[in-house]
Amino acid sequence: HEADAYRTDLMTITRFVLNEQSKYPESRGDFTILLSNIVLGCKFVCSAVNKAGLAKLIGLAGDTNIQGEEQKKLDVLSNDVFIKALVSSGRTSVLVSEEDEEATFVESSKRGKYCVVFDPLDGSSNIDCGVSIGTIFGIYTMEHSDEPTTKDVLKPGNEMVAAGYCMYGSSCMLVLSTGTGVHGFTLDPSLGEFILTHPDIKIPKKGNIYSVNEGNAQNWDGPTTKYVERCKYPKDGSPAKSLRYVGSMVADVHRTLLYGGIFLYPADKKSPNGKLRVLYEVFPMAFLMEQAGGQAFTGKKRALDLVPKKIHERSPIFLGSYDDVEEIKALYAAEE
Ligand code: AHM
Ligand code: MG
Repeated sequence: HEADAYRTDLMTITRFVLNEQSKYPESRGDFTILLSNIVLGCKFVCSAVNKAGLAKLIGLAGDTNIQGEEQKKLDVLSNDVFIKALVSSGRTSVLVSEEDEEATFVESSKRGKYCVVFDPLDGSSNIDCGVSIGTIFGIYTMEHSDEPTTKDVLKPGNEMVAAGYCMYGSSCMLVLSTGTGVHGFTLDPSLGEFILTHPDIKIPKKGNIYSVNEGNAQNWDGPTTKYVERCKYPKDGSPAKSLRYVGSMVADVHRTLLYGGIFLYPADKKSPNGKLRVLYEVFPMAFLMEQAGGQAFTGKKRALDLVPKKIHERSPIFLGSYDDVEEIKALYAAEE
């Protein structure tokens, strides 16, 4: 009967996306094929991350990436897997990865209508100690099918058709939006399938957690300083917020999405554009936040309205619960 130990009707991510796509008569399954290749990449990285300590996969690959940071072996491996999976899907034309200085243009025989921007393994400082890390991705469609260029991805985030992340944490979770809400899938390792476990995620309207690298406080601007001060010493009699900071954007944003609150990587004197990259960190997370009923703000405007000029451009970012982001927006507005 109903209380069976086994659920027999499993909503896998593929089935979920097929259902969604069937609402569009023109859809020919291209998106489903693209997504299943992204899912394959995530499963590979998940298994590699889980084995990392044992397999001695951790360690330097003897290369530095374009931001001059040390590139760990797992980063390289994850990047290779995603690039190959995306190219072989036959559904992509332009790929932008955090790990590659230049965009990848897919050869004409394998081209398709999608462009994918991604950070194959984000949270590099947490790799060696086994703390949660993740993959972040955003998907655009090509406007015209002649020679692909970086113009195909240098578009505002609100033109993305889908975005998501996969978190390699205490369980492996893939969170996805195709513009119809945010849905969370958990990897069942025995099946090797992502199963819908968190349908239609909505972020609480207001939260009681803030998430920021406070070690940078001496270099912050006025509004950020004031905001964090208010989190600790609220003036309106409300309780102080708790501080949580993993240092992996995926983990910090995931917690913010489920529990509410705010995640910030502001500008500071040393990094006037903040640290996080517009195309494959800020945009996908901003897309998910808005889809979940939250907001994402750059300190100047709605994050999804940014138009990047370079593929590895950075931007300050404040995202999370609607009311909490509203507060930081008011502080920046008062500055002007
Ligand atoms: P990475 O691409 O080198 O992993 O850097 C991105 C990460 C994000 O996951 C995280 O939000 C941020 O860097 C943390 O930065 P910091 O260590 O400066 O607080
Ligand atoms: Mg990154």
